[in-house]
Amino acid sequence: MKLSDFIIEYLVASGSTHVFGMSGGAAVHLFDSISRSPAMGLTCVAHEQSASMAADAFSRLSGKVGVCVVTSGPGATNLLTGVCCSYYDSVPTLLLTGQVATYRLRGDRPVRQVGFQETDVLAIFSSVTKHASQLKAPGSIRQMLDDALSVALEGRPGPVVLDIPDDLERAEVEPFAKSARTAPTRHPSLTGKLDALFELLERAKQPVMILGGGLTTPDVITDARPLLSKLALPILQTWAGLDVVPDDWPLRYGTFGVYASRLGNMIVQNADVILCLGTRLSQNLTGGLLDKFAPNAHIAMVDVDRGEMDKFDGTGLDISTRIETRLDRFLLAAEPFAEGFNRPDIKFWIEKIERWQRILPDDCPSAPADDAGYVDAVHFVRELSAHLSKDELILADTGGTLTWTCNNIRLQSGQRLLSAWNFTPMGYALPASLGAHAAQPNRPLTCIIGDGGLQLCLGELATILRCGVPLKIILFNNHCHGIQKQTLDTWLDGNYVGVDSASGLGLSPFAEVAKAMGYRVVTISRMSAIVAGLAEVYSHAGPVFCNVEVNPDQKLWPYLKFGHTLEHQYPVLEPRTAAALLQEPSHMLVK
Ligand SMILES: Cc1ncc(C[n+]2csc(CCOP(=O)(O)OP(=O)(O)O)c2C)c(N)n1
Ligand SMILES: [Mg+2]
Repeated sequence: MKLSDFIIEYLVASGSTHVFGMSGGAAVHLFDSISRSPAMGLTCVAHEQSASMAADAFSRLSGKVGVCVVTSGPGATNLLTGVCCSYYDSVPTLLLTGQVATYRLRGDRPVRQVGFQETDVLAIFSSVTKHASQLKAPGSIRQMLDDALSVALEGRPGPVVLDIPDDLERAEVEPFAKSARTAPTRHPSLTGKLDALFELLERAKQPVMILGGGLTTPDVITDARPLLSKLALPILQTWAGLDVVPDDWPLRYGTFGVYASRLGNMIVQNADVILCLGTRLSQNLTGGLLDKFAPNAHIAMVDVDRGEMDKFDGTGLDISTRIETRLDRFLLAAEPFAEGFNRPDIKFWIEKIERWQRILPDDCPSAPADDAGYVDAVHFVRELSAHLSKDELILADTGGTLTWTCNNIRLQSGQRLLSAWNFTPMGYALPASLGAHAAQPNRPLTCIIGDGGLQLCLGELATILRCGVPLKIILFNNHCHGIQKQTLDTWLDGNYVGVDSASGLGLSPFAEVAKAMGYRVVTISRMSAIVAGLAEVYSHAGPVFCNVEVNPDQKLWPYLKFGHTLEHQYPVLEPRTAAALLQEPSHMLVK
């Protein structure tokens, strides 16, 4: 059979039944094979960057390896930003890049290119993939695919690249046959480590569990909840872990970090035992002063990557218990320990947290006048939560838009919230919606994106329509790069450069563009119109473009200014509130 047919049959047999991509001279045989495989779905994107982002979202939801197929040269290089999203968030993807024929490869010759569009894909991608290799002979294709998929999935998952010269795509190989299953790998016992961890949790007086994105992989997310309910300890979530438990989960107190709630930061700074599950404690969570992060806490972390725990050595932030394992293994091994868990008496701690909850301000801006011409984003997100279906997939982009969304959305049990958490490129959420829909076609989905972000992926508005994705696009249209304005206010006395029209930025008339493309468009520009506007958006079965005019000066408050500890966010608290917080006695486990 043709080698490209072999590849597609192999992928279907391994469960990757959808590819995202754009054709080109060096990929035509791969696309030919896709078109002749009834079991293989295809989304043709407007920009290859969207293919790698869509494959990333496909994988996040399905647990299968997300696959892209593109041509050589610019087709391959355009994948890069989406590949970074997968690399930094540990998402398994496979990038199949067409390459010039083997006899046109530059090899060791002292020239830049021989074949048309020849590009050194392996070198370009090697620093942001787990593995990058080029097919050298037709007979190696099965081994290469076996290796690529297992590397993508095993340990800490991530993207892999397979570069396939055009002449090999059309070479003849033995027909595809499923290979025998490989024996399961043995894992070292975790018992000793778990004894120590549960003993620490049982002694805790002011404990908290931090749930991160590692818990959201499809085979882990549902398994985590029984353990969390058995432990019944206070919970904080990172943005990436927001959908691990719903908003109404007992003792769940929301997010914490640099752009997050004051309550969460008070909890983490006063905790005596912290259990980190699926979070590497990024700088957005700890702030810059590592030695002042959770200063009195014994911190336990479970992570498959030892480096993520060891990286704090010498910084003043001590991970005192390090459990190096994948979370699926941890959850399984922790089950018997959770059964026999003697939950510490933490009534005093809970009461203290709930007092803080009453004392601390909500930081919700006051609503703008109804004729201001715009709405307030925080009010809007809170109202939006009430309109989403119980199994809604929510794709959020970046900037202020992401901050307002994560800090104010109220998620229900069956809902998922996805973003490219660690790489956070503008223009992820719309292409990711294509991947989310391909992974779970029957689920309702909403994309929340800023005007800056949408400008980068505008072409995919056409793909959404062409693919019939019933996407509700919520555009936070503040006519600027809002988050950058705030950064420039903080660091450069508001010397705006390239952040809005006045400072050099060109932004499209998005509502008009969407209308011209054939979208049903709903514009919301008054506080009093939010409820009816959203009702209209969600009453329509097909795609809807909702242009929300957002306050161009909306702030991302509260947030942590450089050089402060987490509990001292800006704007500073009123003296009376600050004094009330200081009166709280502490009952900590001595470190
Ligand atoms: C590709 C890319 N370029 C630049 C940035 C830096 N950046 C982060 S958010 C942002 C502005 C986002 O504007 P918009 O999407 O309108 O969101 P807003 O803050 O206005 O809600 C910029 C320039 C980035 N994250 N990604
Ligand atoms: Mg904006």
